[in-house]
Amino acid sequence: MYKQFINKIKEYDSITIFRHIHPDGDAMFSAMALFRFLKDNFKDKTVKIAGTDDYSVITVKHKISDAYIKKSLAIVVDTSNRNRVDDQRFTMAPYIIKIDHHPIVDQFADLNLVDVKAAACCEFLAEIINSKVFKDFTISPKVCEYLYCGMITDTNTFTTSSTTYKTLKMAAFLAEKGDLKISDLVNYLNDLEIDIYQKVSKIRNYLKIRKHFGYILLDKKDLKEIGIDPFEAKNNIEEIGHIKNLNIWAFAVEDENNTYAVSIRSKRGYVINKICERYGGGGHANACGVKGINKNELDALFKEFVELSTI
Ligand SMILES: [Mn+2]
Repeated sequence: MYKQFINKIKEYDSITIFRHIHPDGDAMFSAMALFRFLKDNFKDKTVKIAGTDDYSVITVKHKISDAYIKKSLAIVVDTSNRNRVDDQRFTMAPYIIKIDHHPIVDQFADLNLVDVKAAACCEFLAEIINSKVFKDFTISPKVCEYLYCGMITDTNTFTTSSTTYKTLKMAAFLAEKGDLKISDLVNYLNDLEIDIYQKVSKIRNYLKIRKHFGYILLDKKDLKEIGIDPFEAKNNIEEIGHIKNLNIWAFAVEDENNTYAVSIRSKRGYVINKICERYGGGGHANACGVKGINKNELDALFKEFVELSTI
């Protein structure tokens, strides 16, 4: 499988890297790491990263024409289904490779490399470039740093239930190979601006708990009052999970279409993605989301989580 991957990279002079819409750290750092890795090892190739949405830590703005995509190899990272690819022109590419770690719902690529056990796409990428097939290639400190950062973000600094011994093995490999300054990277990713810290304090007051399910729901008025945009607000979902008696927790925000986007997390093995799928969403067993649902659907969804959380 990896052999096919390397052969396709060799075959094309141009490569376009795609990732999912509203990129999180794993999506962005997977794309950045792959970009750097390809540039380091194939100096004659043109490599670009597609996508227009922003990620707070790093943004990339590569201008990409239709003609460029039509002649390039497309590599889509950290994206489980075709609708979530940021820049739908990826379908114009003559050959598409997917590298992902989400549950398999849509094998949209010509070559699908998926490890559902990997805690982050960056973990899987680290494993791929550390495999025998890639043994003659350079893995630069920058590539190590990007992959490590992606792993920190998707595993909430190695604390999620998806974190395994393999995650830590890959992290150790990257830390050694790139001589990484571990605490500097954690600070770089997790330190907050004072205004965000103060906004987060306000957000906490919106927490509601029903049985073993906790949630924060912010409508447009709340978001305006706090002065935070919906996606920035939703980044604060993880800390709700530190409340001892909660098994499932959610963060919902109203969007510009008066519908709701919800992120949901669970611990102690509560499987939540099957419920999300019934509402048109999806994701991992313990971390998933639903978008574009109305208030009644949101209430129904939350009711299911309240019930599930007590079993
Ligand atoms: Mn991911």
